[in-house]
Amino acid sequence: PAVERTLVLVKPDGVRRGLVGEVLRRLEAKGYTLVALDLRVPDAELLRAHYAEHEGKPFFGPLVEFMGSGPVAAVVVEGQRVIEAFRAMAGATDPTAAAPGTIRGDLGRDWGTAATQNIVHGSDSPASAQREIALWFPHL
Ligand code: DAT
Ligand code: MG
Repeated sequence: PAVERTLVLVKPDGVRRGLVGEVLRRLEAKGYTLVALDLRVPDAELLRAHYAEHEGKPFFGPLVEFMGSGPVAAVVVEGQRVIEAFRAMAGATDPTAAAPGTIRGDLGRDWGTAATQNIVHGSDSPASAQREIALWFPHL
């Protein structure tokens, strides 16, 4: 298959806990290429568009609030089958259920907060990756 690009976000919990380097280290150690990197506090408009598929769900409001609560490290990563690979590296959405060895399983836990704090986001398909990269990095 062709070389893919995916959008990885280190969420505000991951940035606050000093885990940006650890996430980038895992990506680089696996041999993927970082093609864009930016640290910013995303506004609600960007976050609502990013998470549009979840609009109307009970966790949508807390999710957008949490994601805008501090800096996010946005990274475009490139490599063969990197979309699938990073989903596997991230682990299950619920950090309590995520397998050891994954980012969420090794580094995440339930903090009892309204929003699930699971350290990273990764695009879930080629169509999602293209849409999300255009939102976060319109110049790419
Ligand atoms: P993922 O981030 O694994 O792709 P998702 O796209 O289904 O998961 O959801 C986006 C984020 O929203 C997820 O990282 C954490 C939060 N979330 C998802 N499902 C949830 C739920 N049932 N309750 C609370 N938060 C949830
Ligand atoms: Mg998702």
